[in-house]
Amino acid sequence: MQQKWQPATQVIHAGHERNEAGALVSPLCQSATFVFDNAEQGGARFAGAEPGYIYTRLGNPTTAELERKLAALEGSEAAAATASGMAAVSAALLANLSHGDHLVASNAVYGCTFSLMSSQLAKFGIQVTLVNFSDSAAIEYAIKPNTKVIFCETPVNPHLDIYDLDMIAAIANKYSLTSVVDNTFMTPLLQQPIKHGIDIVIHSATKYLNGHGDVIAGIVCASNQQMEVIKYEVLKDVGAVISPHDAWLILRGLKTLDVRLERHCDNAQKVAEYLEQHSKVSKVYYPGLKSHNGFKLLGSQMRRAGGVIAFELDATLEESINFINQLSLFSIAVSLGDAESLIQHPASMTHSPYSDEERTQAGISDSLLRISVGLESAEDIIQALNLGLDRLT
Ligand code: LCS
Repeated sequence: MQQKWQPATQVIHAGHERNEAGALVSPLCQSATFVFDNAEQGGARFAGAEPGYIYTRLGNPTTAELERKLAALEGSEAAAATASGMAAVSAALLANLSHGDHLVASNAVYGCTFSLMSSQLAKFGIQVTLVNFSDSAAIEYAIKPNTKVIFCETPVNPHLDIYDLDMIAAIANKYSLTSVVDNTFMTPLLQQPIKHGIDIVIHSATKYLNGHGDVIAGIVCASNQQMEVIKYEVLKDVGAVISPHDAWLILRGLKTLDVRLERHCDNAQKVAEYLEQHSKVSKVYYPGLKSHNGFKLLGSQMRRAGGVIAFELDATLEESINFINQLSLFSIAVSLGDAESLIQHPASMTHSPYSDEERTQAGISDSLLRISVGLESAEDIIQALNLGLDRLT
């Protein structure tokens, strides 16, 4: 009987197959195409009558190992690795929406996901309604006869609101919608949406999954039936597949995901508690704090609260921007989930595709700051923040 592994073991061993050379680390298969024994074999592979690789846009051994690992971690039947997190979001949506269809999404999502929905999909006659997903009645009210997909992130980028996955899956079931959840901020080690009945999970693998800030990539996890369209129709034709080299780097990064996440979460909890008691900080958004709307789902939906914190200073916008500019240790950079602590200003950076009015509706204030708490010593991170906050007083 196959032993059932814990996630900390899965990140290292799941999806790995013994290779010809017996190398401990799977060799990188950096090849665009694959040679057939003869023309008949090529034809049989294209016809799906014989297994085997054809061309890396359609599949590659290194990419396949990453896909097996992510499917095992998320508890899905299959996975597809993509060129970016945005390619993963696009593939999941394009596979399930056609001209004339309608999508219901949470009003706060990553800025480019917002512009994909409101600008790109609109060009193809796909409508979107954005609502606050904390309110189940508002979601149901937004559903129309042509609604096909329900989409959200939880925790939300950038203000870390938490939505109830059981509630979203129940609504999707009631109205026969395909539910899609972006699990980037949690990773499958902290939250597994499929276990709550969600149909499709997507990730920006650029973030915690890779963890080292050197790759742009994404993952879609779903059923075999979904994957037939996502991978073998949409990604095949759109072409937004991952490079095998990037897949190999993510496989390397994933081996330490469990230990990295524990440190990210430990550090973020300490930093959030520090910020919350500081007189120059007016509001802290972190699901690990009792004051946060997501705290009640800790331990059930989410194992831990993650490594991202948003906060507002008791200061003008100009002072907040000066605070970022003068902060030591932190890099001013978008992205998250890296070893380095990062800070950014969502209104002018990650969420700049929103208009001022859309941002207000989404609860993203002009003075909101977001940090990705890195793997440095918590003491040093807090000291850097303390020095910066002292300058404000
Ligand atoms: N989904 C979420 C929740 C994200 O935060 C991002 C990127 C994406 C999807 C897209 O992934 P990508 O194509 O960049 O791999 N979020 C970013 C952020 O907050 N700062 O920089 C990028």
